[in-house]
Amino acid sequence: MIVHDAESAVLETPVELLREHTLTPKEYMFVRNNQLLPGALTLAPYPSDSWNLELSGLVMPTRTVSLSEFIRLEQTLTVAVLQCAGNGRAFYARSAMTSGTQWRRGGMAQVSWEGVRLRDLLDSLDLRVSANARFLTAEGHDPAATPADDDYEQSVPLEDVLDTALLATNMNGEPIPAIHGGPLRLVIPGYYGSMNVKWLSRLRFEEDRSSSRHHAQRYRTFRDRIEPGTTPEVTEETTNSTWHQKIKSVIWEPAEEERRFPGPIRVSGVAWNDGRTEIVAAELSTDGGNTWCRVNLETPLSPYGWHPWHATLWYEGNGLLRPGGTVEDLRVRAFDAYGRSQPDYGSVHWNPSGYEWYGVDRVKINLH
Ligand SMILES: Nc1nc2c(c(=O)[nH]1)N[C@H]1C(S)=C(S)[C@@H](COP(=O)(O)O)O[C@H]1N2
Ligand SMILES: [Mo]
Repeated sequence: MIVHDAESAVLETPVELLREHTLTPKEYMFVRNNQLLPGALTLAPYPSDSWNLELSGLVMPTRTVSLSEFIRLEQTLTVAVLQCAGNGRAFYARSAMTSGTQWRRGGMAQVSWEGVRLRDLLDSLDLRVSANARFLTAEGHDPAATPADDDYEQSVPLEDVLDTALLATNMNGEPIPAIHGGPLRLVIPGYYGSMNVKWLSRLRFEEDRSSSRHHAQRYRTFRDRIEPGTTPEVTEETTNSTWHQKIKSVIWEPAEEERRFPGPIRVSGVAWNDGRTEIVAAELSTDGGNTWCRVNLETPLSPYGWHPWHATLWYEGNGLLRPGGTVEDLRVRAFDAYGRSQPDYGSVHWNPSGYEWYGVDRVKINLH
């Protein structure tokens, strides 16, 4: 693993490991902690005997649900891509440096989650949510990093997630490892990782969103284009939360600078989005984006999972991947059913914290 911060455990998965597995094993799954829950820096499960989830705010009646109650409710299984909103942040540095962990391609994973859908929880416990509740705010048991700091909590639009959000207790068929938010995690398929609150302790149904710095000031992108290197003020009117994942594709094979010799070169990777619109194609360029050809796109395990894709190029050993092509700059981009794709110049969406990078992926390979 690539260690970005050993103390709080910020770990990135090298693409050489990511590409080996359909479901990312827990040992190779990226980790991101803003704050720490004591005792949770382990892949072992977290003690769950006395774990409770509090439901509060505009819900009638408010109540506490124990983990043993959860396990008796109907369970739903979903495969989803979990991706940090900062994944790919390092690529913004091509125009101007951004602050935060300089993730490249490995701040993401594909795992299966199992738990109780939010809608099923409310229905089976006969809980009614007021029509005034526009936001769902999730709190975890991890305390604020310093007494002066705000606690980590996130809000999402309730209506949008009611049928998809999972109160998850299992990951890849076993209790969620403590480091990944066990024993209970809010999982919102299609949303960026930051919204998937670990060590879930309370869900608030409220008219307004959280005022915590982590929600109101962080994890936001600007609605209008801003000049790389500038830092405009963050307001609710000028920014959006990092909720739905943008359409994205990456090249995992060859990895950057990986050597290739004359003969066939297999090129592969994955493409995914927020799962709300079908991904219909991905294209590869070997000449710096002048011409593109379709790659073979495979079916994902779920709409929220990734589509593996692959292509085979023939490298003659004379410096040309194909007639007229340049040698080492591979690029990939995906398209959804509405024709939406990835910007060739990814920094068109530059923001000071480097969130939501989804520019065309570029990999330089080493031809011998
Ligand atoms: N309670 C809590 N939940 C959290 C965080 C956190 O610091 N505390 N970090 C978030 C961020 S920014 C990401 S990217 C994902 C990372 O999930 P992972 O560590 O399981 O990979 O968890 C999210 N949920
Ligand atoms: Mo994140």
